[in-house]
Amino acid sequence: MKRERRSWAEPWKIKMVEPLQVTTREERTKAIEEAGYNTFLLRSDDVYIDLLTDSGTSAMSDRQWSGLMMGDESYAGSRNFFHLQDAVRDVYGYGHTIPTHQGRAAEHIISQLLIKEGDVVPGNMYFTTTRLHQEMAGGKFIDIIVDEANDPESEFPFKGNICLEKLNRVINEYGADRIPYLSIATSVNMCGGQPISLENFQQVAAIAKQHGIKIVHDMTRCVENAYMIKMREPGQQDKSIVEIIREICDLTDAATMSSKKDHLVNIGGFLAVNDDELAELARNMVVVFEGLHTYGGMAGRDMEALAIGIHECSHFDHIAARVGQVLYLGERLQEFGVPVVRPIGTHGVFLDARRFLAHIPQDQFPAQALAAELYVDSGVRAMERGIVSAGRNHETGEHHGSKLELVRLTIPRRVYTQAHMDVVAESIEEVWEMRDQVKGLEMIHEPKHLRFFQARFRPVNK
Ligand code: P61
Repeated sequence: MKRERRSWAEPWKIKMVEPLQVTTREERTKAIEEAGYNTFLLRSDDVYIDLLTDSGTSAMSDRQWSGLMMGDESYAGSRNFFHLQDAVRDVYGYGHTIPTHQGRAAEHIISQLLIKEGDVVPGNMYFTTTRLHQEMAGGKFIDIIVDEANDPESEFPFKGNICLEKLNRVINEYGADRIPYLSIATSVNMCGGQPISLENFQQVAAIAKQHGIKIVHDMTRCVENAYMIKMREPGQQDKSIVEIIREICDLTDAATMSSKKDHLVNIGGFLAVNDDELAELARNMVVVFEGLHTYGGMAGRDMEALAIGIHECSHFDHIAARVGQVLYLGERLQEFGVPVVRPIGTHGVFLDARRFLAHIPQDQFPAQALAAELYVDSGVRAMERGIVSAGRNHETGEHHGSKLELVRLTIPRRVYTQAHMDVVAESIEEVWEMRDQVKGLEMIHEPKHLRFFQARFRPVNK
């Protein structure tokens, strides 16, 4: 009999394994209490399947590990830096690469160089570290993403798109002089790993050019976005992933990169720019905060593994399997009727805590409570992406507020199997069945910056 549909599998096999610990429910109940109901404060030894983040958690290939052995640890002019610079030029096209220890260091440098007090920075939904660095440089972030991004049930295929009307409104209201750049992310993290279309990016770039406004691209998950463009956007099917990436990057002036995601390494990042003068300023600043401009915060060996990862991650088979695994988990959860952000994004499945725990008001942090409950059920670690993550407005001190109240199940690359995804799905189904018993939380410790990392909570009425 001829099968209509043939299964696919990951384009690799496993060479080395890391044993996992399974804890008891009692142990987990104690661990989450000690962690102040914040999954960031758990010890990883107490975690079974770790879906906190896809950042720095990927498995490197045998080729990348070999790259580590070829580290040139010279203080200046390491050959690995030139490999990195060449890889960035080949895949992304930017002329200058300034290495940093990770993404937020690149955000710091570009924000300090381009933003001045009183400026506004429009973008397609905030990211925590990106917005903070923009604010610390004296700017105000303005969200100009399409409305669909804030609706978990909307099936719009490009929820990372910029709303052109909102963009034009901001330019009219503030004037181009007060807009140092547009901050545009590919595969928008906070709304569910949602892609921006090439067409929308081109339209935005045309408007920016007309007003002389720069575009700074957060390309942390650009490969994933390029894959979505190839799969979903009419007319893009025949292009390679790298061709699509290059078309996107050619529309922009600079890019910040956290290589801990797409690039399949455990640490690293960079700032990439085309303009010679801006590159010179950035190279001068990186020596103050990170290290010499040919290593940033990285060891030579890390730059070599990164250069190899840049090529590996842009292969179609890799990216199709990576996003395919995320989709698999999302589809399983939908079979159980669990409310998730639709369409399923590229780096994780996002539970809609507003609908999941409809009896808990947002000021009792339903997504935080859901992530804690899931951990207690099975040792699966997820992350809150709602009102806690959104933080407070710097000027008014009020909660920023967040229309989205999500729990992110983030899938590390090349780390877990389909069986792990099944265990995760079944645990979430179990929590879904007993959702009425989950209680809200109150915050008992709130750090000033990026509070979600270190905040502590306790259950209400306890
Ligand atoms: C993550 F809870 N992301 O998703 P760095 N831009 C983008 C990112 O996703 C990103 C950075 C810049 C992380 C780690 C993390 O609120 C959080 O290399 C789109 O982490 O400095 C990082 O890159 C920053 C988790 C960061 C968070 C901030 O899990």
